[in-house]
Amino acid sequence: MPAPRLSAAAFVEGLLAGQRGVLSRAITLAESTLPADRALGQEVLQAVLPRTGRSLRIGITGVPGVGKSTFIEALGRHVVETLGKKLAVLAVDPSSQRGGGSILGDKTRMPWLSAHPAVFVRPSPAGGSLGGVTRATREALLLCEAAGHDVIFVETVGVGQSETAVHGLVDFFLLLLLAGAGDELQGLKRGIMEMADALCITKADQANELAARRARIDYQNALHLFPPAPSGQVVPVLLTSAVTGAGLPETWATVETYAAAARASGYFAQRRAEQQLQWFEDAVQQALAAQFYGRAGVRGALADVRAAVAAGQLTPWAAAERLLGAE
Ligand SMILES: Nc1nc2c(ncn2[C@@H]2O[C@H](COP(=O)(O)OP(=O)(O)OP(=O)(O)O)[C@@H](O)[C@H]2O)c(=O)[nH]1
Ligand SMILES: [Mg+2]
Repeated sequence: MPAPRLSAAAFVEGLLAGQRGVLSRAITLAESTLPADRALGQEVLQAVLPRTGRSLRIGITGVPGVGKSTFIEALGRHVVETLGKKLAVLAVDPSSQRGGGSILGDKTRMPWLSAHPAVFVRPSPAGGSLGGVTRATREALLLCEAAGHDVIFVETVGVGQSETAVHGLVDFFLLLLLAGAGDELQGLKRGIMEMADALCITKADQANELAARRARIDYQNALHLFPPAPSGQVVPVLLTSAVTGAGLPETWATVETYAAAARASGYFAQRRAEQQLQWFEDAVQQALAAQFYGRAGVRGALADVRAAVAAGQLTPWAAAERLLGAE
């Protein structure tokens, strides 16, 4: 039997008390496309908004299999065990058709984090559009903050647009790389390198260590050719191993040093403000589209107009104008 529906007040109380079950259900609400769920979700978010914004949000990207989840397990453990932080791990994977399978995948790659009471691990909502998944993850981030999580990792698989979306959600963006694999093999576009606040060459252990050191020099040289990062800070290239733990404390120290400098310079607040405005603009576009396609006149004429556009009988602009005039 499904759990009885919580009231907005019960959601808010449970969230602020840091109850994991309530946090989980609030995120499910944020992922829902049902109007009633959306309305309740918005009410809850608005109520907890003053308690959000205080975490350090860190995006982690890299090609499939580069070691993101294992890295998060190891770095997360350092952050929780050594520094006593309350961590949340979210994932953005719009291509994910795995449903329950991805839950299993993430939890088996992160056994220590998944079992720890101070850590909340949430896989990507399955099979949605990138816009839908991004919106749900933004809201999940705020809900985790309201529940007291002060460090949030967002894992995204670096194969398409999702890393741009995640870059727009986080304070620090970390790109994981493999030594020995060419940039083409890693699907690396220059734009992704330009978004990174730090690069980590992963799996720098065993037979891979020497290659990792060489790759570090190559990437440092490549970064010199880039324009300075908007943060004004140097983008370091780190060597890490999730297996031996090498480089993980240094990686965390890099994140904290960056955040302290960005706070002092005002860049941290500026980046957050820009992200909030982007969020607002996305919300306006989504609401306008929903309103437009929801109109009876548009619904009635849409099939014919689409057919005329596809057949080249009507320009897309004229078609849009015609429908915008429909009630
Ligand atoms: N030697 C070594 N192996 C590693 C390390 N980190 C991860 N691996 C292995 O690399 C494989 C992929 O690791 P994952 O953490 O699942 O990679 P991922 O990037 O999260 O993969 P997706 O979520 O599928 O995109 C696993 O077999 C890991 O055991 C490391 O630091 N050293
Ligand atoms: Mg993973």
